[in-house]
Amino acid sequence: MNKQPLHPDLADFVLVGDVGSGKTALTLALLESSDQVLKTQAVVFHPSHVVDTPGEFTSRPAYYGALLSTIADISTIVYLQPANSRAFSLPPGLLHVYPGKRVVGVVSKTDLPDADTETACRIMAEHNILPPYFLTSTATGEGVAGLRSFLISLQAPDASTGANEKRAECAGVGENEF
Ligand SMILES: Nc1nc2c(ncn2[C@@H]2O[C@H](COP(=O)(O)OP(=O)(O)OP(=O)(O)O)[C@@H](O)[C@H]2O)c(=O)[nH]1
Ligand SMILES: [Mg+2]
Repeated sequence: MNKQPLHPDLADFVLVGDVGSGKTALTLALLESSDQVLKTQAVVFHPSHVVDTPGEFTSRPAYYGALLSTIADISTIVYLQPANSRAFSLPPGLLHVYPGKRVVGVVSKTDLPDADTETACRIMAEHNILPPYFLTSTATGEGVAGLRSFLISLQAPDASTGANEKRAECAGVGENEF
């Protein structure tokens, strides 16, 4: 855990996504933390309400209650869709439980040889996560700075609700195809 965050304005978001989707690696990359990427066993609260969740929270219904209480007071949900996965792992109905939350769609692990970023974006679109989508790789660093800037911009006093109203780094993913 970072005691003195490099990016104090990077705040108020929770990362959710399947086991192994890259939440911890991305969290640490965003924070520029040198902590080791280990399997997340329980919710990790970084400073400024940056929250890393275990993938079991989205993949196992028994944990949905824990997920809901964890995200209750956080404004922005960062959902990770691995570039090489066709499985969507945000629990059904979650966005209806908390309709006021902003959801930011991230395609993770874009460096993998079997990455299919277009399909990953389409899967998010099919599940009502709207663009812009952020393509990221913690292996190459692709997209991390852009996502960080976007998340920081959400802390501005005049930041609108709804990620879709902001036109930050869209990572080159066209929206018209949806
Ligand atoms: N090639 C590649 N590997 C990645 C990337 N991001 C994460 N990984 C690797 O994928 C594995 C899982 O990453 P984590 O960050 O632990 O995934 P997680 O979503 O936090 O997983 P849980 O804590 O189990 O929910 C680790 O071995 C990471 O090093 C990426 O962008 N590219
Ligand atoms: Mg983790």
